[in-house]
Amino acid sequence: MPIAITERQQQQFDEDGFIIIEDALSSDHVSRLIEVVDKLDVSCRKAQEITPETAYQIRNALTYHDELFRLIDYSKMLPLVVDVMGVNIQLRTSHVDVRPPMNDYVEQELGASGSFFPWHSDGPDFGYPITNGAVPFFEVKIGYYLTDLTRHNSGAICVVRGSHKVSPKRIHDPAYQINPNDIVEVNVKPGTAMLWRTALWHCLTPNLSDQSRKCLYYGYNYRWMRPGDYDRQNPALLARCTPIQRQLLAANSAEDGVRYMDDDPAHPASRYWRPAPEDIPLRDWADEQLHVKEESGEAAS
Ligand SMILES: O=C(O)CCC(=O)C(=O)O
Repeated sequence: MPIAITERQQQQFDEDGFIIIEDALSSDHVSRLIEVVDKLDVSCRKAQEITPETAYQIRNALTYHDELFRLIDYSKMLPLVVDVMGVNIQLRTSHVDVRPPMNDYVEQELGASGSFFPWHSDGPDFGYPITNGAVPFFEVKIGYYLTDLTRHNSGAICVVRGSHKVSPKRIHDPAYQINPNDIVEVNVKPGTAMLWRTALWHCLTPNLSDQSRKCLYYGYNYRWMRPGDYDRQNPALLARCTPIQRQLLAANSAEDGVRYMDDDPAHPASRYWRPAPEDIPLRDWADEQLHVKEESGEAAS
């Protein structure tokens, strides 16, 4: 039984590869996050030596500010992530994306190879394996959109509905035409979140609005995979995490990260592969959420 996802949302997630959640963040929450991003903007541009017109990303963003850290297990979205992926998960990536207005933009075909932001699906160097013509379900991202993206060409992400079922090798194959009816420009208001399969083909519209587009992404994969933008998080950060946060930051509950099956030193097993209950506190948390749901009679309705 799911904790929070509706049947309709699950169906859309399976078929289209994404769902949109309006008002995932309150306007106060959005303001706080914009304040954080704006502060980081100054230091980031200085550190990266980039001009105010340049778009940039900050990876492992959760380490830059508590507001960004707190989104790793944000109570409105974590239940949806667990519903679609299960409990043996971790954070693969967290990033801030800022894209200022593109004043000198020269028109390009949306997502064309060699354009400012070509169609792609996410994956490590050398790509994810392709199985039966598609990338297996390895990860999701939550996009949190902080600025107004309701207008065409305001820097919004575009996704190709259902493209998680097609090999990314075909993206720039001239023999393969993306059906324009399948392209969804995610024109959303501030505070909207999108939960999406990162195997979806995606690109960006140019930002021809008069304000910088600011958004955040939190990517989750399975604990038996590796994180993407960190190996181990800083011990001082892990020391102040809740058990669930530690799980999400790919930490184990034992220093050596190994269990000894049947207490036999000849049978070590990685806690990513064979987690002990304390390695995945999300499991008890999910049970508790379901219990509350049952008690409230919601499950029956
Ligand atoms: O929205 C963006 O700026 C980038 C989205 C993207 O390509 C990604 O998260 O993989």
